[in-house]
Amino acid sequence: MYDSFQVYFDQRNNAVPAAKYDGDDVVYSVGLDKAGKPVAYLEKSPSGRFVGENNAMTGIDRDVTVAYRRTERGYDFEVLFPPAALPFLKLTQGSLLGFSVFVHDNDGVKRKQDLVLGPVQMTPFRHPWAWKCVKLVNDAPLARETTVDDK
Ligand SMILES: [Ca+2]
Ligand SMILES: [Ca+2]
Repeated sequence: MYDSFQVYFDQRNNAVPAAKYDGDDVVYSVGLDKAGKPVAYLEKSPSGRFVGENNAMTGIDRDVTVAYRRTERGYDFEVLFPPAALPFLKLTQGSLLGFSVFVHDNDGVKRKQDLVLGPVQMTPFRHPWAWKCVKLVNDAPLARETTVDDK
């Protein structure tokens, strides 16, 4: 896969130091397929979730919507994860989850640079305890409180 990014969810925010993945951890790789169509590939499924005609634990997840758009300076991806893709995540105010992103810049030969949300020199791969903690909120008060008119 060329340019792509991986998204990591520890839905119960229960990873402890040195722990490997558990049943609620989910990993997706998002990018373009060989035909240039944006797709989300399920790399590590949560317990009880299967994708594709063969009910596999890994593969392209058609329930996850991925949009791709070329821009003047590159491209944008947008991904919509439906609740079915994250069945252990409580979609309520104050809910906590572990989260990470790993961006791969690969123009064909190999990854030439990357961007990781996490500790230096450590990828999110099999390190759920190193992912960041995210808190769900019902609105975005910080964004509303800051406007261009603020002095
Ligand atoms: Ca977990
Ligand atoms: Ca690139």
